[in-house]
Amino acid sequence: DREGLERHIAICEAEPITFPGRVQSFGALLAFDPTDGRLHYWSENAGAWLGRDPVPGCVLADLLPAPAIARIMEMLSCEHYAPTNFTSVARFDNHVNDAVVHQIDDLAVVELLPAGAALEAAQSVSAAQAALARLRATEGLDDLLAATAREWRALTGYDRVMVYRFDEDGHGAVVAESCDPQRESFLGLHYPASDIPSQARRMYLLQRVRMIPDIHAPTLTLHATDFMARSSTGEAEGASGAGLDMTYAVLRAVSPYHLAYLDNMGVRATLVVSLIRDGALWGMVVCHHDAPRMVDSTLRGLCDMLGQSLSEMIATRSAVDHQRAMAQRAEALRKVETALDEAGRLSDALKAVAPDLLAVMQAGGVYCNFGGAGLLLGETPPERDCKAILQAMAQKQTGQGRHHGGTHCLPEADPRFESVRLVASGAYVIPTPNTPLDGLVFFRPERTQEVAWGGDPNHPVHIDEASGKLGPRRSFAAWIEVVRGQSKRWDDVDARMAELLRRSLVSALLRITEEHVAFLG
Ligand code: BLA
Repeated sequence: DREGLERHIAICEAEPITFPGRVQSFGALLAFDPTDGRLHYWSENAGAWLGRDPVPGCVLADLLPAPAIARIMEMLSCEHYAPTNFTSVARFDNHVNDAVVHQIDDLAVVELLPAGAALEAAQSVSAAQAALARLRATEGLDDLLAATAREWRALTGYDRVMVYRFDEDGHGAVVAESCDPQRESFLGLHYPASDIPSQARRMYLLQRVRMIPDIHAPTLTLHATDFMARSSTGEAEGASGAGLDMTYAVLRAVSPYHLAYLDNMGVRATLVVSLIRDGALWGMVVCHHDAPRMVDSTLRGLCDMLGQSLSEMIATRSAVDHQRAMAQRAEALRKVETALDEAGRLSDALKAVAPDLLAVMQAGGVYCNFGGAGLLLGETPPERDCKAILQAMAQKQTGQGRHHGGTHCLPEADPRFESVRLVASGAYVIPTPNTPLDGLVFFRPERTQEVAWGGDPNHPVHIDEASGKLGPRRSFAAWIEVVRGQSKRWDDVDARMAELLRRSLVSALLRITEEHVAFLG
């Protein structure tokens, strides 16, 4: 139910994901003041990992060999250093670790992670180069995304790789997928924006690569030295690891809600990379594995670079796609204008260019009403409803000087039209100057009508089992609930097209009236 859903969303949005005060257990974390080396935070396992126990007040030199500290300081001072930079450092017992280093607030954070083998690193680099070349060789956006899922799976070895794409409302869809054909496909699945709360999206713009090697591995406490958190009375205030901003930490413990989601899906490990366009989260490459799995720092870094290249390719190809779509609409508009210029009877002209007329407004149907005669083209509600919609909307527009305008949620704006939501969740009216009832009204279907199940456009939407558990199937059901009675939004381009159509209609009406008068006179 709606109330339950909203309560759930509020809980998700309140998750303090950047300050969990806990870490994942596949490495050890130390946070220190780079000016004096004093330790402020350390993960519960740091003692075991280093072979020396951190104690409140200790400095980095008590814990790491001097050459390791020198390399860490060198990395912190390098220009353009990224939060995912890493270097190899030896531990006291000479085991090699990757030290992933970043700075947050006034602290330097060092995460010690098991280093991958040198040979594997070299192979990863050459495999990533080849993958990038193959991605560049694809044509168009859809091809690029399909190849991304394929190449990413080959490169990283995860069981399933998906490309998610977000829409203008923040809802998402699986637009490309690569997995074993025996598996249930998630391709074409939609899910509501609330599955990935807004604070998480903000964080994913900053930290582009996230890894969960094992959702069942216990998380560990992040300890804090208490000198940071003394109250004014001098009492230690139960200093806690929740004081450290872990936005950029590789070891950040993940929200238990999200872990439950993955568990319900049967997923044991994930690797997720942000795709960013114009400073906004465009989508994500999501890798799932049935068994525990992690990638080393080299491959994680390569995934970050691939993700950034991919983001740029997506931007370029989206721009090309957009231009092509605009050119098609302009071409359709030109045909409609020509037909209107030459029209003897408006209804004959509109009928003759019906597909173009719908293409101009990217609508499923249109109702045209002139001088009391109605014409229905494409997928529309019954004429009686069309009339009522035109009347209701034209009235609303009258206040603004009989301008064109629309809604993408007609049933919400006017519950009388709930019954026609499948074909007419969206309505856009272009009034013409005669009677208030003259004009066109374009319809867009409910968004659920555009959804293909499992990528098969002929397969009707159905949810076989909307179980109570978090997971993609329940998400899909939730998405259907959320977009009920909503069409794709009308945007600036639609408004511009509508204005051009209106002018063309008005001049055709004037010309026809003049000819009529001349004929009579
Ligand atoms: C995060 N939820 C996420 C992430 C994904 C999804 C991909 C990002 C994980 C990451 O970057 O590591 C959702 N995963 C999906 C979906 C599919 C999938 C839709 O595989 C479909 C195939 N999520 C909920 C609800 C809550 C919630 C109801 O569905 C809240 C109670 C929370 N999701 C939630 C939180 C995060 C998240 C808090 C952030 C996890 C983190 O990074 O700590």
